[in-house]
Amino acid sequence: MKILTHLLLVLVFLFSTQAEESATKNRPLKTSTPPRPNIVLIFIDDMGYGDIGPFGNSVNQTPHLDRMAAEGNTLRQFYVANTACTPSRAALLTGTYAHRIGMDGTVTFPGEDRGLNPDEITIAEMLKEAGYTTGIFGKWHLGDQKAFLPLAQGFDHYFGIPYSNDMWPGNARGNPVTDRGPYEPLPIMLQNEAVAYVADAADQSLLAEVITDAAVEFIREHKDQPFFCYVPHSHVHKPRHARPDFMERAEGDVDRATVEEVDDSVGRILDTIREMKLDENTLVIFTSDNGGAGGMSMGPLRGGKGGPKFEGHMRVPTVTWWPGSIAAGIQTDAIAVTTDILPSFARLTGTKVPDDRTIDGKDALDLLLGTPGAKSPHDVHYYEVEGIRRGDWKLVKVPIKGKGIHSQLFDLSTDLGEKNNVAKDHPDLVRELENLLAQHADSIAAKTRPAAFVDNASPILNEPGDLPTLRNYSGKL
Ligand SMILES: [Ca+2]
Repeated sequence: MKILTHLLLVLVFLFSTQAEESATKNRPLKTSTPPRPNIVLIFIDDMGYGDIGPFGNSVNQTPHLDRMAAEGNTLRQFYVANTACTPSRAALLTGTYAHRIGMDGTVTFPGEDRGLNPDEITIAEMLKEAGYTTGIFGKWHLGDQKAFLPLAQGFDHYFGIPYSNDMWPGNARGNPVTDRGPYEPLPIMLQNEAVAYVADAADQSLLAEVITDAAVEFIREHKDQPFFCYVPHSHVHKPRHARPDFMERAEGDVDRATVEEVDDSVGRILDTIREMKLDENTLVIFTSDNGGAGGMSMGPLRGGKGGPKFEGHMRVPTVTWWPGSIAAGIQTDAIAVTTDILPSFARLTGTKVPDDRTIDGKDALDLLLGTPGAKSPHDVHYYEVEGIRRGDWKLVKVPIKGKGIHSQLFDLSTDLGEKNNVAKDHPDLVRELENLLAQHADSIAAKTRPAAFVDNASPILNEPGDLPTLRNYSGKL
């Protein structure tokens, strides 16, 4: 009898262990040791909510993103914290509103004396602390002075451009010089040095490919250690140029061709991760830095790059992928924000969110991983300091020509496209949301940290000199 009882206990133990194992199979985070997965964060420039297959686009062919979504988690209510390149990147990398850290307002320009304060703690610095090797491949745009470049913000490796691809002299093929230009030659940076420059449209067309080459090489070289690979593509920011075969496939539609260049890049990165057998140990996030610029699609949403904070300005196409830890083909509808990424990575890697300063983002890791039933960490969501959403009620401040700024109210549950302003029908709710929004703006203004400034700022390049063009440097075309 005693032996039987013992046997029963052993069996019960075995069964319960098995049950526990199967229940935790997809939840590596419940184990006591942090898994320290690799992290790849792909951040597209100016891509809209409706530009890729998983978000309903049927013109742009995005088979790799389609597969990523079929194997991963599509986040349909994922927001950027700001609507322009520089502030959006500042918020992403610090988990903090750009308004709080002096990086709101305008983007940084070549040779400007302002940059993201080196005292800020970026995702790269946080992950380095946790033993990660860190790399950025693509567009930085948080200050081009040496004190502000990626190596000063926690990145071990940097290849890419220091700011936007339209901050260049333009060229003889009819590409416009921007209204703030003409600028100095646009450098290609390797670590802190210019190693080539973007000479013309053909060089512009290579940017997605050379950035991807560098990211893929980094993944291969660091496959045996935890790595953070940040890929802020300069595509699909204007001026848009794509390689000839992509232009041909897109029947001359350069907007489509640049989106498909991005898809090709995602495919190459995911293929590399599979080939290195890192897929069950790598979290990949794909998203965009602000609403789509002209020629891009916001799908059902109103707005685009810049402007008042309608959904299309700030809700961005977002997919996460991590076979074995993220279930295949799921969709997440709870709200998460780019500022949540830093706190989410902190939990993921067993690191600490900086506690000596205000970090605005909240841990949304369960949403990134598509954990069933996970709730948004945000009871209220703010669109910079010009909009607020509680549940499906959205209030947005809209400047009306000659009439000042007006509050408009929308019910996103029935009016996702924000066409029917119902502010007049809900005056109490409008007042309440306006008050919350004002308190939010005040609370940021009450606790700010400055950007950093340097003396004697100067452009990275005055003349290309002996530097090769990008195509000569890369040996492509
Ligand atoms: Ca942008």
